[in-house]
Order: sequence, then structure tokens, then C-alpha cells
Amino acid sequence: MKLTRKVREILSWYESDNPGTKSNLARILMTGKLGGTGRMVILPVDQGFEHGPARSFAPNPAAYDPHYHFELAIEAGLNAYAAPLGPIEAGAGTFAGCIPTILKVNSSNSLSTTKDQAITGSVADALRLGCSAIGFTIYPGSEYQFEMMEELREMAEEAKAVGLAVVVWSYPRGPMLDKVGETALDIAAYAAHMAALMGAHIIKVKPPTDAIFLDAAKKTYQSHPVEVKDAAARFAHIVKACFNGRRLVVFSGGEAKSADALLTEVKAIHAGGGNGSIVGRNAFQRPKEEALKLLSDIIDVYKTKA
Ligand code: FBP
Repeated sequence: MKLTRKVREILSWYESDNPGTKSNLARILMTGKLGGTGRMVILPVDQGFEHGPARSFAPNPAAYDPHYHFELAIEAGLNAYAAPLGPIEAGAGTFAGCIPTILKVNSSNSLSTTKDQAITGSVADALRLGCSAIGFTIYPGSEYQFEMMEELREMAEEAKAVGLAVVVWSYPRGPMLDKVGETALDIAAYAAHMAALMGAHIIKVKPPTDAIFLDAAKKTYQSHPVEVKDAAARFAHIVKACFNGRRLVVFSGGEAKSADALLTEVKAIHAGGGNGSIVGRNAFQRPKEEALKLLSDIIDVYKTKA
């Protein structure tokens, strides 16, 4: 396979990585309908852990079957499918080599009263299952943030040593952050930047709102304003926080919403220079045909020239 100039440029940003990790990044970037463009759409399905099975899959019962998600990601022409150990194992044989997979190696659940994550997969699992990357969540702001960051440091070192890529979900939450704070622009940029600082190849954050949360940051945002009311400018600010665009950054789809609302957000990500979307509930909670249409519309947005 010949890599496009865009993908070669992206790979050149990862100056320290070995050929294995670069090949796995290339695999993700060259797969699917957006292959070669530098943009990505990824299907993440770890909501069974995060929210429980009924909240996740009852709206579209076909999604209780782990094979369903592999098929959805492949049929939609996505770049990759991310999930915890069990679901990846459940389709690993049937779908070997069909789509790059990202093994989510830590998870939280709704029965916990603390903002922490358990390690639920390993680098050895990722290799055994033919995954291209490990996926790891940190909660900047949590009482356990430093433990999570130290776990990420260890697992990222191990993953990179054996040629895997590292995808970091950076989700601010914890005692000092209320709901507004969790997705405020300054906090989202801070979370994205910390993932970059920790050596993530691909950074995943939630779309930022127009709020500025930290008092300490407000003065700077006043003297160096960002057009916070313009969604594309907010996404561009996050891209800047990811080493001025030298790290890939994708944005989550969030709770189920209308196709129009999601597409409006995707257009802003595209205009702001984000690398794409990681859309879970908005994909697998819709009937398959509807999901395929929505994913195809999202892909079409990313295919247009920015
Ligand atoms: P969605 O597109 O369904 O929001 O998925 C993205 C994701 O990061 C999942 O990987 C994760 O399970 C979920 O969001 C967590 O959502 P929340 O933090 O809102 O509970």
C-alpha cells in the first residue's frame, strides 16, 4: 500500500516512534473511506462498562452482539474499532485483519463512587488480538489522576516498545470540576494538552463548550481571546493545545442526539482542523441502516476540503 503524502507528513510528527508503531498508525490512517486523508472516524464501544448494558444497547438490541460492532465499523468504512478485552476477543477470529482495532485497556463503571479506572486489558492482550493500539482513559481532576497517569506512563512505554500506538481518552472530572467545568474550553484544552504531554499518538476529548472555568486561566483568555462563541474556533484551540496540530485529535460524539446536531458539530471539528470523530452511542444506538447513513454523512463532511 502506498501511503499518501498527508499520512507520511503525519507520521513524520511522531519523531521517536519505531517502525512498528508508525505502521500501526498508518494502518489506522489508511483504512476505510477516509483512508489517506489524515481524518478519521472511529467506533468506540466501551459504554457497556461505563453505563451498563441496557442503557447502552436496549435502544438497538442488535448491538448486544459484539460481532455487530465489527460489522458496523467495517460496513461504514471506518478507520478503527475500539473496545475492551471481551468484545474484541469475541470477534477477533472472524474479523482478524478486517479493521484496525484499539484495545481499551482500562475502564470505569457506573457502580463506582470514585473517579477511577481499573486496568482491564494488557499490552500482551493487544498483541495477541492483532490490535493496532491500546486505548487508555485518564480523568484529569480526579482524586486518582496521578495514579492513572502513572499507569498510562507504564503501559504506553510497554506498548510503544512493541510497536503499538497509544490512544488517550482525556476526560476531566473530579471534585473541583462541575458539569460546566468538565467540558469548558480551557479545561478541555488542558486535558488534551496533558494527553499530548504523556506521549499519546491519538488524543480523544469531548467537544468543548464556550465556558472558561479556571479562574487562573480567565485573565489569559481575556488578554489572548479565543472566539469562544464560534465552535470551529474552539476546536482549533484544542488542536493548538495538541502540539499545534502535531498530534492527532478526535472528538467524541456524546449521548444520542439528532443527526443534524451531530453533523453541525462534525462540520465545526472539520473547519477547526480536528482530525475526526469517535462516535459510539450516536452510531450503535440507531438502527443499522440509519447508523450507516449518518456515518456516511459524517465521512462526507471530513472528505471535503477544509
Ligand atoms: P460516545 O460517542 O458514545 O460518547 O462514546 C465516546 C466515549 O468516550 C466512550 O468511549 C465512553 O464509553 C463514553 O464516551 C463515556 O461517556 P461519558 O463520559 O459521558 O460517560
